[in-house]
Amino acid sequence: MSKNLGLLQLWLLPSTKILVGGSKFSKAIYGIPGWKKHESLCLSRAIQTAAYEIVNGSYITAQTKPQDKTKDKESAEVDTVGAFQKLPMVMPSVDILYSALRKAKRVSPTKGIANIAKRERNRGAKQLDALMKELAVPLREYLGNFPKRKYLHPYERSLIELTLGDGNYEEVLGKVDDLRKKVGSVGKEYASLCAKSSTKKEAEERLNEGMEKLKEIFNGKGKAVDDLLNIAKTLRAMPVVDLETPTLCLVGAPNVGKSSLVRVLSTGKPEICNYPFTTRGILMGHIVLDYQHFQVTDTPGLLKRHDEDRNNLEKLTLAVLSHLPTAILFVHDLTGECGTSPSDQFLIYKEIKARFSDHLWLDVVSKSDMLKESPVLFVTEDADADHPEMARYRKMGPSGAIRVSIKNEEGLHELKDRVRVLLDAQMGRIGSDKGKKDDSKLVT
Ligand SMILES: Nc1nc2c(ncn2[C@@H]2O[C@H](COP(=O)(O)OP(=O)(O)OP(=O)(O)O)[C@@H](O)[C@H]2O)c(=O)[nH]1
Ligand SMILES: [Mg+2]
Repeated sequence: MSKNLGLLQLWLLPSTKILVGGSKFSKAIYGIPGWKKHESLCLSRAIQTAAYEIVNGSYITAQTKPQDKTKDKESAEVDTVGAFQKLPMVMPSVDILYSALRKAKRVSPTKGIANIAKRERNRGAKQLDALMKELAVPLREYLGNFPKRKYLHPYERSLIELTLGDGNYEEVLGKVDDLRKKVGSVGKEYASLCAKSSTKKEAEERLNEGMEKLKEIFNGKGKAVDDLLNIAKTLRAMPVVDLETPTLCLVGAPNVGKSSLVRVLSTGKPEICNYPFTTRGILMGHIVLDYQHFQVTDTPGLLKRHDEDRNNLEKLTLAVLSHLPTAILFVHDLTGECGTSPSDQFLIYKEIKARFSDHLWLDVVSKSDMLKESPVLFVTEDADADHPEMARYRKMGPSGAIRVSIKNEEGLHELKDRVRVLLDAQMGRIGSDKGKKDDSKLVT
């Protein structure tokens, strides 16, 4: 089977404090049950994470539905992605302020006013009006071009919540709008005071006061604009998914070998380490097989626990499975080395399989070079109490699973062949879903 270059996009959960509640996030990581033995590794990982930055921007331009500003339904049905790539470039607040001040100071009074006091009143009012507009207009444009959450694809909605923190997006936009309104009202107030001055000196004083007041407001509340700039940067850097390209999603417990398999299946180079949660974001790889383009996503590992206890990394994985049309490659590690017992992996597997039963599916037992004859038994596991399916799983994995090893290359050819068949089937599904949508558009 031919395998060509796969470009890789990586989006990592940003560490920026304003974007992610740092303390909550580390609590989620440290709150992993049964992982005391990895504490030092988790710690070094957490420290490393703090220095992480988003790498690689997205490069596929997906088709985005034009924003219909008149539409105001509570929950819009959006079936395209790519809105983040259309976000406006936000200027740092200090640049907006100094550019506005420069432009306003260049405004001259209306020609032909002979009276000095009148001329100064006219100049002051015009300069304050110009400063107000130069400050408010960019803010209004930003606000108009950051889409409301309800007009986004559900996947992009989840990304906003999981990366920026719930409500943060709207909060920052709200603060920018408050700043815009404040600049507008204060600018108008001082322009009017200036226009009513009775002497040249008074007009000059009103002008200076107005300028100082606007500067003070913008310096005080301009952080909202800088927060918006960071939000735009973070969102634009997220990997773009093409919904019409078949996608393989690697899922499994942490540290089971998902990223190692992504490296084998695409030429992408995700980070691989012998500790859990090495992968800290959705990573989008690309493969071309016989001129056919496919996507591969690596995801953070899932633990056996309830949704309300899951950290944002796990929630990202679930968001991908919930909102994107992917085929699943589920990775099982029965060596006892990954940190999650085979019994727990069995329960995670059963949960995900039941939850995403309509997804095309392939099971892989990883690290076959390390598998011993008898199944590994964790202290927490009770072989005698095993359900027959669980006992079989601990020995062989789910029925039909392919055994693979990155070390001795066992099963890799078969895996690639089966992935190809799976992605072809996924392609068929995408085609028929598209056909159904087109038909329903004709009928309505
Ligand atoms: N012996 C052996 N080790 C492997 C194999 N595949 C992966 N590993 C090792 O398993 C560890 C975890 O591999 P990763 O690919 O980072 O696992 P992951 O599932 O992506 O981990 P997270 O991103 O933390 O969820 C690394 O030390 C790998 O070198 C294999 O086939 N054989
Ligand atoms: Mg990984």
